[in-house]
Amino acid sequence: MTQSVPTFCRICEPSCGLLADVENGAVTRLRPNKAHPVTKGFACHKGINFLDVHNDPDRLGFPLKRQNSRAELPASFAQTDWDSAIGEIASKLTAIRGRYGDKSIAGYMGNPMAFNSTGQLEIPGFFKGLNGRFFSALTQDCANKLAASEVIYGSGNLHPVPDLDNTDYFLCLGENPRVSHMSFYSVADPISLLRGVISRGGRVIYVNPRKIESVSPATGEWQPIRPDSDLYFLAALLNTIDAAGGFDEQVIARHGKNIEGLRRFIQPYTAEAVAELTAIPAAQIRQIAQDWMAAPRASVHMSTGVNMGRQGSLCYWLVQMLSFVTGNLGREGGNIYSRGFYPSTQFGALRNSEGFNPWQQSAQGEFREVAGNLPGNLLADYIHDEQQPIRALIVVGGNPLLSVGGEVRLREAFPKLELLVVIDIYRSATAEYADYLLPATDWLEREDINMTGVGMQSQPFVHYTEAVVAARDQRKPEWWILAAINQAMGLPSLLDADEPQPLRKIDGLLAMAGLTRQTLLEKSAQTQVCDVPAPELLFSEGLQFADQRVDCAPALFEPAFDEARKIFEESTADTQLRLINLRTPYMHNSWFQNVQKLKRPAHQRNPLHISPADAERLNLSDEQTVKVSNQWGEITAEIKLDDSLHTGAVAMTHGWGNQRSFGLSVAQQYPGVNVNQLLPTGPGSYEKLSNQAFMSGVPVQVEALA
Ligand SMILES: Nc1nc2c(c(=O)[nH]1)N[C@H]1C(S)=C(S)[C@@H](COP(=O)(O)OP(=O)(O)OC[C@H]3O[C@@H](n4cnc5c(=O)[nH]c(N)nc54)[C@H](O)[C@@H]3O)O[C@H]1N2
Ligand SMILES: Nc1nc2c(c(=O)[nH]1)N[C@H]1C(S)=C(S)[C@@H](COP(=O)(O)OP(=O)(O)OC[C@H]3O[C@@H](n4cnc5c(=O)[nH]c(N)nc54)[C@H](O)[C@@H]3O)O[C@H]1N2
Ligand code: SF4
Ligand SMILES: [Mo]
Repeated sequence: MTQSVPTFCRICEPSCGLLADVENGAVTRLRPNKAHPVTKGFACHKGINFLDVHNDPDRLGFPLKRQNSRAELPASFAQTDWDSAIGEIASKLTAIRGRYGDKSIAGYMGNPMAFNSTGQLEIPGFFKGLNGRFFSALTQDCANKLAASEVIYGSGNLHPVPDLDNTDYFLCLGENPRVSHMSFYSVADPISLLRGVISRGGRVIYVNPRKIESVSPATGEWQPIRPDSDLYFLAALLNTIDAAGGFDEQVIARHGKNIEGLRRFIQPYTAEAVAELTAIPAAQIRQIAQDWMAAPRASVHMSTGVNMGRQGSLCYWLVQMLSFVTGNLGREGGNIYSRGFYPSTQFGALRNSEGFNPWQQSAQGEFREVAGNLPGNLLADYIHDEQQPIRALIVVGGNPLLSVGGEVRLREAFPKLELLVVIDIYRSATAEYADYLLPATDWLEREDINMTGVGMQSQPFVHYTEAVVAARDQRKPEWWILAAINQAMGLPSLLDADEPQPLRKIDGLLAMAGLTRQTLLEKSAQTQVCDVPAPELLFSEGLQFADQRVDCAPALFEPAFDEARKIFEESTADTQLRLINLRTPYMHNSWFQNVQKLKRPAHQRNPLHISPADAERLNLSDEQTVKVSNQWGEITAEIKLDDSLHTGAVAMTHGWGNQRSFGLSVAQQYPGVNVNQLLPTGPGSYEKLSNQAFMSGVPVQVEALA
């Protein structure tokens, strides 16, 4: 008999409600849950096709132990049992730690762990407990947003979202809602909201070097921009608005501080001054400023295309400022507060907001941790370090070899480790270097709630799911694996209890909303829809500074202000090609690469997209093989002429490059090229304020292959 089990997707932020058809203990079908009170039957093909990942014969089922040297690929793995694997890993970790100290142990946590509530809550704590080093996909993604919010609002967890249900004007920078379903704004079907803005007579503007799939008469217009120049565009917008008297002095006096610092920063950046650099004519910048001011209610949002430039934190700051100084923050139709089922902004509060100083000193100079994270771009450096190298690395649900900049340096670094443990659902590119490769459960095999969107949901809700089916073979949840290692090391462990409580923290958060897992199970689609707070609660409840004021020029930014001037002065309008990212519906970072259904002929490669004008200038033609290079590396790629690109920008999809992923049979047939070989790596390759990697707008040369 088929049973229809409600659950939700854990691939990206919206957490779409799904129904899983289960027959004889196996999932036979995944489909959108029309009865879900918030996602209302929306799900994309990745969520639905996850069944192919769940059933993939290439999935890991048993703990594996490497038989050959780490310098030798392919890895030769032999099956082992959990007791042996855990025991051996624990004694190696203990020995390495004893010999070289705590900092010789490190962890890297990948993006899928953000969609795994027990993982998200337990994994960082494991490495903290060992006093080790910690890295995650955060510094490849959005670390700038946390670092900026922390000093603007006093909480790294306050990220005002655009009120698309009510806005008249929406400025969307470096984000592609149609393909990626937005980030830091959780909504299942953003396109229907964007359509709503237009059909109400409003406007949507996508500021982007590419005419993205989200652009259409029904969903919004394209404003081209030169990659990595958004800071100056935003500054000029604010400058123009201020000159026209568009700052709301009353709101600023009531809720702001340090406005002079903001004015000082934007002062040199007139529309004329930045036009050449941003490739946006001054008249057009003035027009956007005017439209913003004329709109009864305007909202703004930026995402990874801007995060990954050189100055993501400052860009996020100016995005907040645009909303705040024009009176659109904490107001219906502007950028609003989205309270989750628990008060997450309080959890991200600065411990000591007065004189907050995150800097630590080291032989290599000042550094900081952002939400506990070191820069992913230093992972290879820390392994190669002479003084205090990382000797043991545990990678949980991540694929740094393909997702972090500098593949070649990581390939050189991994063999130097004394221990590499990879916990994954697949034998990934990174896993080829593992001493121990441990099989994790997937999201149909584990219980969960949707944690990641908290504080960023268009409609706040909390959804609980039990495991839909039992874990296949010997797969284990990540929390269990780490707790077992802890226990075998003789350290406190969740497994010490007779009945381990991996969800105790979640239960605590649910209790704050008067909920329990049991009460959620009894609700329609196992979901509690939460109240949408009054927009102005952003100031009284969301803001975490004691004075409840928005900091318009955080002192921590001072050195970055100087740096911004320097970058501006050094920049010239040139014909330099700049490499940007290109997400497609057929990949999810590096991990839908083994799904045959998503490998139709048009999706079997990741070519270098280039505008016809640039191709002509360089005398290149469609499908030609070229060398793409810069100071960081060199790749061979195929050209794809693409008139959606603004001249000067070239684009390539990341997550490819599976030539040496020997455990992924489909991905091996269509390996593609790892574009991250061209990304900066090492000191100076990330934003100092936030550890955010510089990954978009990276200069490259393209030339015909001899
Ligand atoms: N050039 C370029 N590089 C980028 C980006 C870009 O736009 N351009 N984007 C960056 C961004 S935003 C991100 S978030 C990072 C992602 O960086 P990572 O998180 O390091 O990489 P993913 O490709 O998401 O790899 C996820 C790994 O987790 C495994 N996995 C999937 N589900 C589970 C699970 O339930 N449990 C376990 N244990 N493993 C699981 C997958 O098999 C895969 O090996 O990449 C970054 N890299
Ligand atoms: N199908 C699919 N969906 C995904 C993912 C995936 O890999 N595939 N990844 C998920 C993850 S981990 C994340 S973090 C989110 C990310 O979600 P988004 O941030 O929406 O990611 P992208 O679709 O890469 O959009 C980034 C946009 O920035 C533009 N851009 C590049 N450089 C610049 C610049 O300098 N300035 C401006 N203004 N724009 C620029 C690019 O052209 C691109 O359209 O997506 C999630 N959803
Ligand atoms: S939009 Fe994201 S959460 Fe929703 S079904 Fe697609 S991948 Fe899953
Ligand atoms: Mo991401």
